[in-house]
Amino acid sequence: MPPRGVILGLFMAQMTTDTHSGAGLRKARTHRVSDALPGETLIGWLKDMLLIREFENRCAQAYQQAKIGGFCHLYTGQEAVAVGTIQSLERDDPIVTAYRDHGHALARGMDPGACMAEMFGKITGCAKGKGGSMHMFDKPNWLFGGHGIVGAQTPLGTGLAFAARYEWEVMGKPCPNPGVKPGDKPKKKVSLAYLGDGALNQGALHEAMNLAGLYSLPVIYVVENNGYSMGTAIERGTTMAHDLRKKADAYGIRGEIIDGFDVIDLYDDFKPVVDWCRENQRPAFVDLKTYRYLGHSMSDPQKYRTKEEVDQFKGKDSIDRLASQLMGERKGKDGKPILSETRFTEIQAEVKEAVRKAMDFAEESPTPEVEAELYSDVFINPQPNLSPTRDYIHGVKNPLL
Ligand SMILES: Cc1ncc(C[n+]2csc(CCOP(=O)(O)OP(=O)(O)O)c2C)c(N)n1
Ligand SMILES: [Mg+2]
Repeated sequence: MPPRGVILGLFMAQMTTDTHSGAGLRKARTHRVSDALPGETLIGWLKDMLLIREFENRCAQAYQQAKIGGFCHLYTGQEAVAVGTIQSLERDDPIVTAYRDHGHALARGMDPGACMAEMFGKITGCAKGKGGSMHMFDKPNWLFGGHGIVGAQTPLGTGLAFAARYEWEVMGKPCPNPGVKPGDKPKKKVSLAYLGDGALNQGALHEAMNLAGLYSLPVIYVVENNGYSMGTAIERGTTMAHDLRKKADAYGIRGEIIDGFDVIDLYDDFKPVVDWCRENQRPAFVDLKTYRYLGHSMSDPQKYRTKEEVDQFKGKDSIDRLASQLMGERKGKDGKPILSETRFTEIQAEVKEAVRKAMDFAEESPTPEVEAELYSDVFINPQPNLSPTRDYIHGVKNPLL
């Protein structure tokens, strides 16, 4: 048992960009997969990241105006993670995530109007306004949801990997799904199960990782390690926080630590892991270091961290960094930077306009009709003789009994 002073020291240890980036643990890269990417692709990533940032800023305003209700967890600061990991996938690789999910939905290609309408609880939202901020679902884009129970999505991501492998290895054909045409051959897929560092101690994750290791499933557990589970610093609640790969070791799963602050570096490190999982149909676990700039949710006094710490991470902002790379050292065939200042300004204006339109669409959309929607899209299994006289709130009779 370490002396009390040492424990307190651990609790109070301030996170720094150096300690949290995992920089010292990263291997030297001999080959950059991103070198093969056209400049327009990288500009597209910048646009996606700007879109997420603007979307979240406008959500914060709308929340303060009580246009958005319920829980609302913003992704500001973590944009590089959703964009860099999703860009490493095929369009039809399934993904599943936790409740901080707007960034994943937008990065996967969800229409910002459908995403914003969901935030507003409107019928035009991706889940007909019944899910809200924490439950972005987009089947055509293979997003199997944001989930509110910490860690609960990790067995789902494992199941998605099982289904993909089963189609490929046992059925020999893909199930009818968006984008699947008759006669298509099954593909080797990879599923991503995103989780926060707060989910590292959930039993569901460990049961899922055990099965993934045992059955050799092509799932990647992507830990969006922003250093805090609500207000609890990772070192206070999780063993081996300095090297989470050890948790994967226990299940025979490949483990990696990746810096999530530079989207190009992230892609260079993450894409080979995806390719390896796809080819070998094996699982992986990635500790992806990131940071959130805002509170855990909209009501968080943030007493657990200092303003200096937040400012330090803002100093290595992934959007600023990508923009300066594209306007500086990344040159096109003509020897000029691939992004001009004029084009950058245009992109910023396009993004603002896209989010403004999404807001208008959400505001103008109708709310779901209670009669039509309250009991639709709900899985039911009414038990005979179970509360047959039960009334729901406001005196509404249970129509199923
Ligand atoms: C099983 C369960 N326990 C507790 C909660 C309450 N809760 C909501 S978010 C959260 C913290 C999760 O932190 P982390 O996984 O690091 O994600 P982050 O918010 O940092 O993205 C907790 C404890 C919950 N939703 N589910
Ligand atoms: Mg966290």
